[in-house]
Amino acid sequence: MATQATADIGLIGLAVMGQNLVLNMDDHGYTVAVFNRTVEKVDEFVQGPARGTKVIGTHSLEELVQTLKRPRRVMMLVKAGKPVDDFIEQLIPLLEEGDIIIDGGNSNYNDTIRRTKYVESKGLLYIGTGVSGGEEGARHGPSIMPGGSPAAWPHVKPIFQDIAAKVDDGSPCCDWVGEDGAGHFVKMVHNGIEYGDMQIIAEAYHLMKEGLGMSNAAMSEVFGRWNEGQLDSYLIEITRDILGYRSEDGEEIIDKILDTAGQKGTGKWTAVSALEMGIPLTLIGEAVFARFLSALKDERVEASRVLSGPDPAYDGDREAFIRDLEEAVYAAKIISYAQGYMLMRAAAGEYGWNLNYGGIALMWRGGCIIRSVFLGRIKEAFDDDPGLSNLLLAPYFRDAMENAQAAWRRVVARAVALGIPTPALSSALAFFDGYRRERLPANLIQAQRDYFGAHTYERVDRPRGEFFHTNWTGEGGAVTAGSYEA
Ligand code: NBP
Repeated sequence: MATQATADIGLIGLAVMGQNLVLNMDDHGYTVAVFNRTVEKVDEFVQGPARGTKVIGTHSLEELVQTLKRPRRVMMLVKAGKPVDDFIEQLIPLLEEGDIIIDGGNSNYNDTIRRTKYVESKGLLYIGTGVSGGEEGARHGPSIMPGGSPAAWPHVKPIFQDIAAKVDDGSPCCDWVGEDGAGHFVKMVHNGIEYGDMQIIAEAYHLMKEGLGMSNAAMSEVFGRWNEGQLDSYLIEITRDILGYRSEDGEEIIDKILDTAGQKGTGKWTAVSALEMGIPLTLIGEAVFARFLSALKDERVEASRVLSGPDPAYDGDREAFIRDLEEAVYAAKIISYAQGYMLMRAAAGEYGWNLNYGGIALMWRGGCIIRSVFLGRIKEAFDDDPGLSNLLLAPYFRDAMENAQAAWRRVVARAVALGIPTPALSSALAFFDGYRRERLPANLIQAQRDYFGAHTYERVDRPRGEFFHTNWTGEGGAVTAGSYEA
């Protein structure tokens, strides 16, 4: 007897993310059919965590596809890379026109652009979606950032929006992001921003620990206070908890953890795409580099025996410094998000995506690692002015920078004097000081380029696009190098 097509969606990949998303979909009334490469895991799941649910276990892709209502929706939550391509190849002959393949893993957006075109060329529809929030989010409400074939969206919208996190007014943290790789691009920027937020927080911790010599308990208390104000966010909240955590035998675990940060690559991808698109995404770049520097543990241990710096102990007003630090963290965070939005705007131009910037802030407002009250402010800024060219120019953020900058400068100056590294806090300030300036010293750079390479320059008193060359030494000829943008 042929299998009855009763399932609303099929899900391939029963590791931590897949299992939790399936249970979340089941909670919301959807019938989910599941499959996994290692087929025994299907039975383990159906008889274990999914016992008592409507979940249908299948033991081949053919069986999975036969259980699905049309248009068939098949979502993969497998390791990014080749496994995704392999499953697409196996699914294509089993599906029919209008069926939808969905990749919910952390795929690179370039792969998603390629796969969307390929799957569409076979008469099917494709969605590449970012899913954020880890295991807990997947189970109880992740942030979901889908892009791909626009025609697929109406068919997955109810499921995705039902299982997504909701913000206070009930809005789901999931909306259509844009064509082909837009969803995975936005997820990548989300992860880059996550790197930046974590680095800013780590620098505040470093300043309090080394500069002020504070105990973990006292720092936990400060982060707890910050979490009740403008910095209210998941990452500040867990930092409070981490610093307050003691093991059963009273050990403060934070002090036992080796100071080398790992990474899976999405921060690096964000920085690389900024370099490729010519966007000064300095804060996330510094956050990625700071992890690389932290990983050079052996070299740092050696260098610490050879290279010296100032005494890091701060002898000023401690409470005032902590208040300044809160402002500095907030200001740097604003810069980081402004830069992230600059990158998304550039990508939208490059790839022809019609991105919904306020909607992206709403998708990040709940469910994901960077969720915060602050994202509500970004949403409001784009609601007020959908054409906003840069977040820093929105009245709320302009005023916030105005209020924070004196404190921010004191913190960076003090960190430099104490010899405590603050690459995110200080590079963000350098960006701010560059961005707000009508004139930068790039005239000298152009002169140098023209001097040694006849690269030509434009003049402030002539229209843009007219190029000039000076024979600086009296020895060169009038021949100029081809002008190029770099
Ligand atoms: P993993 O990334 O660990 O992937 C496990 C799944 O991939 C299993 O179903 C496994 O099948 C399958 N798989 C592997 Br590994 N190699 C395969 C191959 N060559 N061919 C076919 N299938 C293969 O699972 P996860 O941590 O649940 O993450 C799933 C996706 O979601 C990833 O892209 C991840 O980056 C992303 N993500 C994860 C998180 C998180 O917090 N973990 C958060 C957000 C996004 P098997 O059982 O037969 O080995």
